[in-house]
Amino acid sequence: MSEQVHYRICPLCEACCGLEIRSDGQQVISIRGAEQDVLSAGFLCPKGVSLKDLHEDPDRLRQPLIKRNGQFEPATWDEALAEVERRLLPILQAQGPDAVAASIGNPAVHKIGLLAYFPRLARALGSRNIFSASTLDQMPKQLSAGLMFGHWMSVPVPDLPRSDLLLILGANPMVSNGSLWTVPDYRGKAKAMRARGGRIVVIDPRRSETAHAADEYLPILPGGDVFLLLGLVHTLFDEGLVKLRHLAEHVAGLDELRAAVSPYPPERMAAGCGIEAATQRRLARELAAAPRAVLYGRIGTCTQRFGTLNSWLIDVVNILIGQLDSEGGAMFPKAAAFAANTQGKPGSGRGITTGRRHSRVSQAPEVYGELPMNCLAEEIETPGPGQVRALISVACNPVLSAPDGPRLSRALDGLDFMLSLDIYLNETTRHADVILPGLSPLEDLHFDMAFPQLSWRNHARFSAPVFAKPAGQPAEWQILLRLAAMVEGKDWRQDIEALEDAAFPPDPAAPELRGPERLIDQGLRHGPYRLSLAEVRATPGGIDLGELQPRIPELLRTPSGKIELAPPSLLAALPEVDAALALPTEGMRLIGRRDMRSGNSWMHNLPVLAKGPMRCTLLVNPADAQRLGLQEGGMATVSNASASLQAQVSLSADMMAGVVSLPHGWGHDLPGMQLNLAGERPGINMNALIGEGQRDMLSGNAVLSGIAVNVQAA
Ligand SMILES: Nc1nc2c(c(=O)[nH]1)N[C@H]1C(S)=C(S)[C@@H](COP(=O)(O)OP(=O)(O)OC[C@H]3O[C@@H](n4cnc5c(=O)[nH]c(N)nc54)[C@H](O)[C@@H]3O)O[C@H]1N2
Ligand SMILES: Nc1nc2c(c(=O)[nH]1)N[C@H]1C(S)=C(S)[C@@H](COP(=O)(O)OP(=O)(O)OC[C@H]3O[C@@H](n4cnc5c(=O)[nH]c(N)nc54)[C@H](O)[C@@H]3O)O[C@H]1N2
Ligand code: SF4
Ligand SMILES: [Mo]
Repeated sequence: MSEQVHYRICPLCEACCGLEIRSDGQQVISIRGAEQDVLSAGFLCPKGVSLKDLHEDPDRLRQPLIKRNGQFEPATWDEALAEVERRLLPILQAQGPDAVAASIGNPAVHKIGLLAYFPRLARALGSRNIFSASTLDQMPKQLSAGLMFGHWMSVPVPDLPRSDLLLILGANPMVSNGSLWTVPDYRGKAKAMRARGGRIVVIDPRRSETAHAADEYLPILPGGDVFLLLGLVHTLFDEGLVKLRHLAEHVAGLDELRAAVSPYPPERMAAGCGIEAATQRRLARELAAAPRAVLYGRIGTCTQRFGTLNSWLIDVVNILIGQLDSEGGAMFPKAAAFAANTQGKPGSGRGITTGRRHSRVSQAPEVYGELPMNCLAEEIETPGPGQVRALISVACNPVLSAPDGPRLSRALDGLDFMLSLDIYLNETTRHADVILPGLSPLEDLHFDMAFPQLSWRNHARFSAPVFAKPAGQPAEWQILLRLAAMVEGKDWRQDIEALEDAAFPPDPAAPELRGPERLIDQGLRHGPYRLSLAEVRATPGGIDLGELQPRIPELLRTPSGKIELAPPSLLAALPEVDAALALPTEGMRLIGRRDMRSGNSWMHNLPVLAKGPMRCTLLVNPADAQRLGLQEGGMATVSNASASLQAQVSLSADMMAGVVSLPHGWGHDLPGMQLNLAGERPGINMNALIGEGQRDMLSGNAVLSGIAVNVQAA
């Protein structure tokens, strides 16, 4: 036995727990929460343990694949890259950069080699057709934060340890472990907060796990958040509850905001959200009265038609009750590296812009450099100049994760060339002509670029690889650099170090560092704490940088140097809310849900997560079930104009009447994949029920919740 102990940041969700991994040779012996971790202090969930299964999964790709005559064949790295050159470059040369689209998915944010180097490839391509999972997720919040505070990543998080009242809208951190809020062990922190007299209120169409562990639960109509939020803001003005406190001299647009919300009293909003006016008024009063309170909203509020308005109004509430940038309220983390809101002149900046380009078919504006994911299929299908003829997919599985996967599948089949950087042959990558596999996370180093900007506590952590990478396999950052050189017409076969030095010059202070280590060190040394990689590396478990501190006005990067309370583009969208209020709300609505043993679409092949009862079930309120003739364990047909699916029924009094729930990320029964375990219990793809065009027009984010469906006994 030569047992070794390693420290590793878990890459499987936003909680980013520190793990203690014991290994012997090439074997993982055990995975536990790392007690010394400054952020997670020993916490982990069942998914953390599955890193062993992921590392050992026989279906995980370890060699490039090239499709020949419809069959994938193993290839060397040189052969695979040469095939990319042979197939991709003629498309670029003949049809121009927009003919090649690139799409990047969620796991990339947990792999610095992908997150830091994908932009290099995107720039080299020069295509307007850049897509990502952000428009299936948090783009509305990034847009509203950008408009209000001046940068896309200036998203405030609840300061739960010091709060007295937490109101949660459309998030289930008990299961998801937090999102746009890196908060390992939400359960423990919430329990401690309640034990010292704090209150938690959850507003959700389903009495979620988080709602069960709260003091109060209120059901809301799917998609109804904008009405509730307008009702709350209206009440704060109407009842004289606005107290900006320390923020008074830092806000702009208060009068415009007051005028803009005046047509939306709670009495008028109640029908849209299903929450009585008196309850809306009570919530507003409680938020205003609590010494330290915070309203937190997440994906349930983003994946809606009014996602950006919701995201904006949530921060507006926190500002109007004087709890933004205040202990126990919504506070801004200060990351040790890579945060734009710690760079440049403090207090003001260029702000953000959108719409520098538009999508060709639907004219959707570019937001944060991207087009909406649910425009990808039409860009491939619609002939004409600028039509997408090739796709580079990086760590994404839109055939399951994005709306209308069946249509996207057909569109991908029609491409002239598709390249995937991925670790599985799955629903999306089966359409590729070449697949280039990434390293197992345990073979890769890691430093979180994004999550310290969203963490409950300031910190800096680094993890080294647990295992050496297999001989001959490049790291993902090296693949991306070679591809970038290739599409720029440079000699992509040359020495990787020369390619790297040309793209990211070494720093004279640490010329020996290469790859992501070079970027991390530079980021840390130019960051607000003036750390270095050597210092962080020397401290397994990380360096604690303390509780969140007030950051207004220093953090602001708006041209005015103020918090913009009333961005004109958002006020201009309010009339659409009036129109939506007039729409009928009858019929069944479908919402999603997450499960502790899932990670979007790609972890159903891992034995420790796949075991246990079937989780891809349709939750139905018992009263609805009786009316519809549905029984526990029986089958239901869920259908609309987009699709008709058969789902196993599970009765649940947690569901609001008129609302049913299916998890996303299932449907592993498509031909041509290599996901043996997932294929045994494939489940169904709820996103097939979502038509492509439904999105928040401001941010381009897809509507993924509140889908109108018919439900019948099958
Ligand atoms: N209905 C509904 N749909 C949803 C959601 C919802 O709530 N409801 N949630 C949305 C959200 S929040 C998100 S973020 C998206 C996610 O959507 P995607 O970003 O498409 O993510 P996944 O479906 O998780 O697919 C991840 C892909 O990355 C690959 N992968 C995993 N690890 C690695 C690696 O280390 N290297 C490489 N190169 N590839 C890797 C996997 O094999 C898989 O192909 O789904 C969205 N879809
Ligand atoms: N176990 C597990 N953890 C995960 C993931 C996973 O797939 N599995 N995915 C990760 C990713 S990529 C992300 S982005 C995060 C997301 O993390 P969260 O934002 O916490 O996401 P969910 O758990 O989907 O919780 C969303 C909640 O919104 C509710 N909801 C649905 N529609 C509406 C609505 O119209 N209004 C309101 N108010 N609520 C609504 C749902 O019922 C649900 O309880 O989770 C991450 N963590
Ligand atoms: S909560 Fe998230 S980061 Fe922590 S162990 Fe589980 S999957 Fe990993
Ligand atoms: Mo996500």
